[in-house]
Amino acid sequence: MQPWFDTDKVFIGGRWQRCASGGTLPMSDPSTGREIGRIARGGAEDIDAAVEAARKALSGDWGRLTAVERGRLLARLGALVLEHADALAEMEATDVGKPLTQARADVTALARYCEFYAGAADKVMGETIPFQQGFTVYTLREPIGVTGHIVPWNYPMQIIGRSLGAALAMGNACVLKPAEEACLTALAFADLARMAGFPDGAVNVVPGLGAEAGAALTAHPGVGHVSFTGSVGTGRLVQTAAAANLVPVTLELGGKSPQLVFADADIGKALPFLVNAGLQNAGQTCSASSRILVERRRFDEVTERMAEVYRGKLAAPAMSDRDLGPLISARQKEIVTGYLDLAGQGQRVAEGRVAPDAPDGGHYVAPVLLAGLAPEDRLAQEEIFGPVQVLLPFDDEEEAVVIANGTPYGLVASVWSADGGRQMRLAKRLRAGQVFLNNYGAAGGVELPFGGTGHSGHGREKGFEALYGFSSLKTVAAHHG
Ligand code: TXE
Repeated sequence: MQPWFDTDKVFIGGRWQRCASGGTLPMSDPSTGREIGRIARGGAEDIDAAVEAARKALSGDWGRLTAVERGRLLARLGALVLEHADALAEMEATDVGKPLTQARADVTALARYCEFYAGAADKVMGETIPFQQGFTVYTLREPIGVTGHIVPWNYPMQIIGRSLGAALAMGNACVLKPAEEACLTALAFADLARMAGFPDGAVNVVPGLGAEAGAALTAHPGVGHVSFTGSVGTGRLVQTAAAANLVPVTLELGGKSPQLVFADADIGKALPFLVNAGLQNAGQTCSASSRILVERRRFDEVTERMAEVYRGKLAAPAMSDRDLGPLISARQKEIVTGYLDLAGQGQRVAEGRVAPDAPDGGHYVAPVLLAGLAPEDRLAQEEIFGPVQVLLPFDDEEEAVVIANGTPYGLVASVWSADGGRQMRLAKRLRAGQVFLNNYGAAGGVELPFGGTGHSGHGREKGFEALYGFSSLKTVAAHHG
């Protein structure tokens, strides 16, 4: 895997350059633990330069484009993403450790975000408002200005697509700080934006550490909106830093998302969703379903059927494209195995395997299915961010809702039931930004607004909703007698 660009540079004002300090950070392959290159260690000075370049773009060529022209650039970018699909998928698989097929799906998602927001750019409209005699009143949706984007390592392409796609469609100029663990496709995105013809400064990418480049971006007085996906703790820091500048933030902070399986559900249909929603990307997914709530009458049956699937699951190097790859880092593996140590032997209902020939330096964890826990146990309450799911029984709809809503999170939930009335009741009662009825995730639909409540964050991304989040509404009241 040899990227077509230099990986150890920052991209500012349309140019690849060394970061101000000249420092670099190692880039490693989670499948082997080996260093595969270096990335720039961008810092506050680079963030300053990127914000300045973005500001110039807004008052220059980028700011002068019409919505149609911005849409065309995004369409071109989407086409370039598809043309580079193999290289992008290989980069993401190597950098993140996700199986190649999952990395390919992420390429498609990135292209879809570009396509969706290309088509949406010229369809964001204001309103005319009936008002007093002698007035004409209307609203304009305008770009906010410079937007800051802090992206994690688990789905770089997807999160860049949803976040920058919408911000660019609205006419903002973006500064992106990707995660230090996985920067490659963020850098590729910058270069594809250059090839697509985005004016200098519309897209800027500054890799670096969270506490350095990330903190500098969130605290920068020239940034008008911060979009962050990551942990609850860092989300708090981001919101606090943005508050000092009184700018809005979109926070997407993960969850402990439940699937509710009622006795009247089609278990055969549900089964692959129950498992895959927990194990996709080795469980390192903000919307992973890590709690499976099952009506007691069918609890043993669902447990046994899931256990059987688990026993067949294999964690292996990303490029061998098996069910799961490694975790992103030794630190993440430590977090996950630390959680697993809390489980008693009898609570480990089933386990998958790590491929016997998986390199020793890789960060592999075999998937584990847990049962016999109380809903209040840490394993059933906290985001583990690894290939671990917890089964919990319930006796009736009321108890299912109490358990489902009984964590500080509220990102995604699903209901498996043939009863239409129950589906409608629960869609209202479940505390989540998305509720799925007899499915989970709706194949990631880029069109579907996404975001959480409580510790899962606030603000909405994806779909049209994101365009509103990345815009500023102006009311114009004209008095003409
Ligand atoms: O997250 P961080 P980490 C959760 C998951 C995981 C845990 C830790 O539970 O186990 O977080 O992962 C940047 N100012 N999620 O440590 O620190 C950082 O450089 C500004 C859930 O990787 O939140 C990276 O770009 N930015 C999740 C991004 O924040 C800062 C995805 C995420 O890193 C910063 C990832 C600072 N002070 C982890 N410190 C999801 N919701 O999908 C760090 N960053």
